[in-house]
Amino acid sequence: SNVEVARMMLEGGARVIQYREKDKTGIQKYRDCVAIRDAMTACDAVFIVNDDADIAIAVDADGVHIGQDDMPIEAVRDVAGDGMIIGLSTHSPAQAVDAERRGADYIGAGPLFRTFTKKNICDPVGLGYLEFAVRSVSIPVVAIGGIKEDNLGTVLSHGARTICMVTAVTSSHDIPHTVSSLIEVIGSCSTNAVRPD
Ligand code: 3NM
Repeated sequence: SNVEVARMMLEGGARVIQYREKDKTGIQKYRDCVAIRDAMTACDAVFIVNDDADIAIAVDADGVHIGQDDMPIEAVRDVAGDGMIIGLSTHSPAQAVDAERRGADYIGAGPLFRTFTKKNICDPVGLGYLEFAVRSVSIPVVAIGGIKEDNLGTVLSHGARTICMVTAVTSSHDIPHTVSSLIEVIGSCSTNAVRPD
């Protein structure tokens, strides 16, 4: 279940988890989020809810994540307040700059590679976009989309330090082990970051 997967991610050392669920009802999502919230509070980890600002507020999540076609970030900020982390998916340099200007606390930058997790998504944006975003905005840039163990080094070498992985983690037969070894790879690359000019 979503809750079991979240617990295993925490066991492996993940300290930020986003709840992303497209197929459940509101009550099912709310119940999942209450349980994940409790598990994450015990680990002092950051909990972000995708799409549903109302659920994020109701369960006292740390943040909400929205996409380009969702409610405008200013409206989400009005509802969620200054204390809520708001993340925005971006797919182009203009969107990255615009997201920061409009008050996003972090951006997603992707999809870097082909992904089958998200429907109706644009073609891969390429690593050049990631590098642009890392250099051009001062908020955290979360690299996303088709990132797996075998291309993680490439993503890190283009400046990413905050990585979002879905399939690479959820398809693992040993989620805690997979998460902890991915964290080790990310940590070992920290001296090679592409720094903003
Ligand atoms: N958003 P996986 S790519 C949810 O580019 C999502 O905005 C993306 O899953 C974006 O690691 C993506 O399985 C899917 O490719 C990421």
